[in-house]
Amino acid sequence: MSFISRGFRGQPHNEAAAGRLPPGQYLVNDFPVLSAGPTPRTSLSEWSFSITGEVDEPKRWTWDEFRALPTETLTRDIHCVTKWSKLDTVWQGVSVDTLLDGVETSAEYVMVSSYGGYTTNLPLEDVTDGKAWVVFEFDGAPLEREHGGPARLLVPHLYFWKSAKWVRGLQLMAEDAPGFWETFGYHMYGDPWREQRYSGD
Ligand SMILES: Nc1nc2c(c(=O)[nH]1)N[C@H]1C(S)=C(S)[C@@H](COP(=O)(O)O)O[C@H]1N2
Ligand SMILES: [Mo]
Repeated sequence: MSFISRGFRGQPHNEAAAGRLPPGQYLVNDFPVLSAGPTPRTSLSEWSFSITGEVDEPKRWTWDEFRALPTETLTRDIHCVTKWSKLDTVWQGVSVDTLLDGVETSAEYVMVSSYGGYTTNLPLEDVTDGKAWVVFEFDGAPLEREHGGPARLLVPHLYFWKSAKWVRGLQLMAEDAPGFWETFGYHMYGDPWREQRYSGD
């Protein structure tokens, strides 16, 4: 006789996941690390975050200035294009709305850039109105370097490659242009609910 009842075994999360798992995804409890290159080391005294490109006046914050901005704590599901999803991840950070406050622009796209050279592109409307944050805490602790510390972008409604680790700024652009993975054939938008993994999906 088995002490593990059948229908239960191996599916402890299905109830919680109902309706929350995009097509083709599976749940993980750990937090995989996916980096295209080495993990950059940026000291907080060297760190800054900038808004450049199609703006009247570029903006820039040092770490201390950035950390003096109002913060939000949020709980979101995240979905990686390599098919893992993680539910109810808890982050603390600054809303991109706060960073763009007072910025006059006619731009419709942003290129996100990171220490280490990674880039990814997004429509401006996908990082505004409470859809994206520059986060510096995960699960109540400073964001680990391998997960993008000291700060990463979080855009939970799109595949996680859009959530640039070690983020250093946003460049506002009139026209869309591919970032790092997008140049290698990943989708320009990356909606997990429409399974936009690769260009042509
Ligand atoms: N700077 C940078 N950001 C990045 C990446 C990267 O290689 N470099 N990988 C992306 C991909 S493909 C994913 S799935 C997530 C992985 O984040 P994690 O390592 O914290 O799980 O970061 C995204 N952001
Ligand atoms: Mo990914």
